[in-house]
Amino acid sequence: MRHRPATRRLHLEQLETRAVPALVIDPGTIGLLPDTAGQVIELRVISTQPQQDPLVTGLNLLAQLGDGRGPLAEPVFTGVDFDGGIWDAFPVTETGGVVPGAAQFVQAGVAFSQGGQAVAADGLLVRLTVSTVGLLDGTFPLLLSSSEAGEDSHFVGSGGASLPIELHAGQITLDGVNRPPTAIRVSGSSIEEYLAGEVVGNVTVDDPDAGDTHELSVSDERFEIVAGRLKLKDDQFLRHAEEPQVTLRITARDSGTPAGTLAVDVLLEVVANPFPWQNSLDRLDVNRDGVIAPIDVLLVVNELNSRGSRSLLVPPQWPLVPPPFVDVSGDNIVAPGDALWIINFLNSRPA
Ligand SMILES: [Ca+2]
Ligand SMILES: [Ca+2]
Ligand SMILES: [Ca+2]
Repeated sequence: MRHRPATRRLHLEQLETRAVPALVIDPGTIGLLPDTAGQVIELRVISTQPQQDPLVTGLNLLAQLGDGRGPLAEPVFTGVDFDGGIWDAFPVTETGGVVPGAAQFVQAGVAFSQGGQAVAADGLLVRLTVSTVGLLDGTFPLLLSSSEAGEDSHFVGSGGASLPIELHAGQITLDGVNRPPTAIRVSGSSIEEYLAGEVVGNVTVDDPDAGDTHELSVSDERFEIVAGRLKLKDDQFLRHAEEPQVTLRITARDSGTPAGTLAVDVLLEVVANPFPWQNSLDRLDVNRDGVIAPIDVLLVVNELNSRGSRSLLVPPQWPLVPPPFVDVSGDNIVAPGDALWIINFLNSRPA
């Protein structure tokens, strides 16, 4: 005779819709300083029903930072204290953990003997003290739980109703310290003589802190850094014969707090220019405004009218320093042919 299998009865319970917790402890993401003892994490109570002034009768809190098991080092708790104004009755603190020898766990309890104490919204609940000594970077979980679901861990609302407390997990990140810039680079390393306002190149800064911006300065007052470009000021030029090289100290100051700075020396070669009367960027652009136009012809013509066709001095002499770029052909002679080069160019362009 076969036995009928025992009937299993599936008992379905309808989950009760839980009321919105009146009290929430949510650490969120907390930034701590790397390699520093005595860091403080403040856990605050967020009351979602502040008007009801819920009362606390006691709380046991268990907190965990990292997992305490390694192999990588983790921050450790070094203390815990209920010292906020609303939690000042009979605090009991105890550090230790479920992992032997690890200090990643902290346990704290507070009890009020007089039937509870009102909780203010955003009230300070507990301070956890943490050491990050030996750690520079990282993100670590911060887990919170109530140690027991007993009478010692609940709140009562007005009228005596028990209010659950909701504990949220958070995390801590070690990124609070500003690190100074680590490198300054200039994209160019030379500068041509007799070119006033010449651009050396772009200045870029390396900084381990993503998002930092940098204020740049240069020690030599003949230079400036504008929009990230190192250049001579518009009324400044260099002469190879006087200084074949020039060393500039460039300083970058970052936007962190406190600000970090880095200064580096940059060596520039001052390149001799055998045709200083010619615009090396565009020989037809006499006034170096980036446009070839009748004014460029006129400047050559005016030079011819005032001083005549002639060989040009190399190096140029005062007062024609830096020299006007009237030698279009690049032979260190200014002559009608120089104007003609520009005229021919302008005439060759479609109308
Ligand atoms: Ca920085
Ligand atoms: Ca021009
Ligand atoms: Ca010429």
